[in-house]
Amino acid sequence: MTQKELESTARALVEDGRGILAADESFNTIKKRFDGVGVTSTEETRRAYRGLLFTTPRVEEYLSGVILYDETIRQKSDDGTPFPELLARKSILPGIKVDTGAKDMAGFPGEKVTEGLDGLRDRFAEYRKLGARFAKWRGVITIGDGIPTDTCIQANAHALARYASLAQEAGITPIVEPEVLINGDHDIDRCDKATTATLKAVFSELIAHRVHLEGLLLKPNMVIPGKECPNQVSYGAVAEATVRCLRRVVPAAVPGIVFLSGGQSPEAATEHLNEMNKLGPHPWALGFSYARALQDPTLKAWKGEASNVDQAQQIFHNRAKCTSAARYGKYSKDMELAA
Ligand code: 5MM
Repeated sequence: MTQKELESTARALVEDGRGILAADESFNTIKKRFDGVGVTSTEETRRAYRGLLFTTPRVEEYLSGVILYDETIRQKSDDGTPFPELLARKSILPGIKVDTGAKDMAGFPGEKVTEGLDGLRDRFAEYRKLGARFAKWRGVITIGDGIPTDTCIQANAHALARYASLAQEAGITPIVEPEVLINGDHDIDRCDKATTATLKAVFSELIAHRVHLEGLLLKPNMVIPGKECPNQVSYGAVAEATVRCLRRVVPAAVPGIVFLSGGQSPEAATEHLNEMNKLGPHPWALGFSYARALQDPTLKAWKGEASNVDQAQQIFHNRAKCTSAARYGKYSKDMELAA
């Protein structure tokens, strides 16, 4: 695997206005999502739900890749086709989440560090055989009283860089996801400072670990006030703050930045991406790698019932279409009504 191939996978994930569906929820997270719509989380309900998403007719017009979970990459659709193969047939690249979760960081109350480096070289070899072309690792940074600390930022940046270099060694394009959480009552300036510090540390570690910047994608949070902050700001203000922050710290060598939605409503996550793309051209493609902002309305329509699958797929298709339109700055609220 050459650097060129890592680059071409990275570019394919952000080309043609398409983007990434994050369907890599771990068992605890998918249980939480299913609980919200009254569905019991079992291996079969998880398979049925992921199958609904992946077999949505013509969704490949808007999706370039799907991030899978360890269980999902081994599962099959109703007709027995392994999910990675089903996706590849639709020209959707299969990806895999390889971190094993953000755990409490010893000595740093309220902060987390992501685990999963042990044995990762062997896991990459297996995932590659199962069809994975790209991977994802998420580090979590929390804003609160006296946090984030430099030590927590540094620990997560270091782990992200070690993961990214192992991914590239295996011929798998890494998505590097440092998420500054939206939880809390902090204002947009604090999010800006924490995001800037985090991204600076991440790129410094990536460069120190000789990671090939042209062969990766960055998956950051947007620069946004905390959910409980009394001073919420306009879509345009979030877009401007996010683009300013990214322009200062993300090298132009990186081909694409694919945002997480981080608990924003589907409409807000789409409006913000739309406003950012209106501010272009940018040195990198600005796209999406959403989980909740793509899935929430679909999950609510499905509710675990086979009879709801058609309608849930129409809703998913339209949500993907709306999000893709935001890549061109062409999203408008009335597009939501189509489904
Ligand atoms: C931040 O979460 C990622 C993007 O999802 P949102 O767009 O909903 O913010 C997502 O890929 C995330 O990593 C998984 O959904 C949850 O992973 P865990 O490991 O926490 O179950």
